[in-house]
Amino acid sequence: MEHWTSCKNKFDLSPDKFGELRSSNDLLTNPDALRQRVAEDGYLLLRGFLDKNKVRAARNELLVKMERNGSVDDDYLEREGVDLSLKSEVNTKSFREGDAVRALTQGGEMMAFYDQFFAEPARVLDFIWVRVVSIGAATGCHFDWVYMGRGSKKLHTSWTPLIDVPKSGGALAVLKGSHQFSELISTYGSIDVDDERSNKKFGGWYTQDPLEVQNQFGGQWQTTDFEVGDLLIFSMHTMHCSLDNRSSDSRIRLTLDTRYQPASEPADERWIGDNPIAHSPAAKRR
Ligand SMILES: O=C(O)CCC(=O)C(=O)O
Repeated sequence: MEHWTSCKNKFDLSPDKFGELRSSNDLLTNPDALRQRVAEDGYLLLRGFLDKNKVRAARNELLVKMERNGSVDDDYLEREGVDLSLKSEVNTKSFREGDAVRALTQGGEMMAFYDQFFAEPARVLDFIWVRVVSIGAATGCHFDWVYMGRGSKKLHTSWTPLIDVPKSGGALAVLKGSHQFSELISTYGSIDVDDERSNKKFGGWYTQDPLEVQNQFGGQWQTTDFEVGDLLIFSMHTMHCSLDNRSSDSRIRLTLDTRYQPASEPADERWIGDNPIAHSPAAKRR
């Protein structure tokens, strides 16, 4: 029988505990309805929303850089459909500073979406999280607020697959209902991982076991088979994790996560500027 795991821990696949993410494409022309849907579900799934050519350009850029640093070879690039002549064209900047990765996440449909969603000009946090997830790896259950909660409370995450990411390839899962777990939000959900005063117990993840949080607070884990062009958006207090990458054809999971907020609101100083301080000593609070 099929089973899904995160950090090797099984999900409960009963229909009330595990299901499919619902698409919000039908609401795309109605920002009020989109905001209402996030308030209800804690997330938005937009199928085929991003320009596939831009997504593929970002994928190609990343894979060529991975070939340069020796993590994949030419055969892998060819299997992924990357034209090897690109190897001489792709810039030498770091993964997160790539032109195509930036064009996808810091302009175009992405920014236009958030301008509409916030009903005012949006800004992106400059730091881009590039996930290169090998077989067997996964992300544990957490709220993003604990990593980036020093600025706007309206901050939202975009999770962008650069290749098709089916459940078996390490898809992201969100715990529907978790953005209303007030007790969890006022405890774990209010810490700052870089602040020793608030972060005494947690490394950042709440747990590696999706059942632990579900048994304590309820909710339904939802995920899907993601395709290139899909976009998943969620709030800072929407619990999420990833499924283990168990790709049968040994595909490395390539995804980006990036963050957006109203430009008029303060931004978390760890993730902005040309050279964000991130979790370095400069970010620590005692
Ligand atoms: O892609 C992953 O494994 C983690 C992504 C994540 O935690 C996020 O987008 O906030």
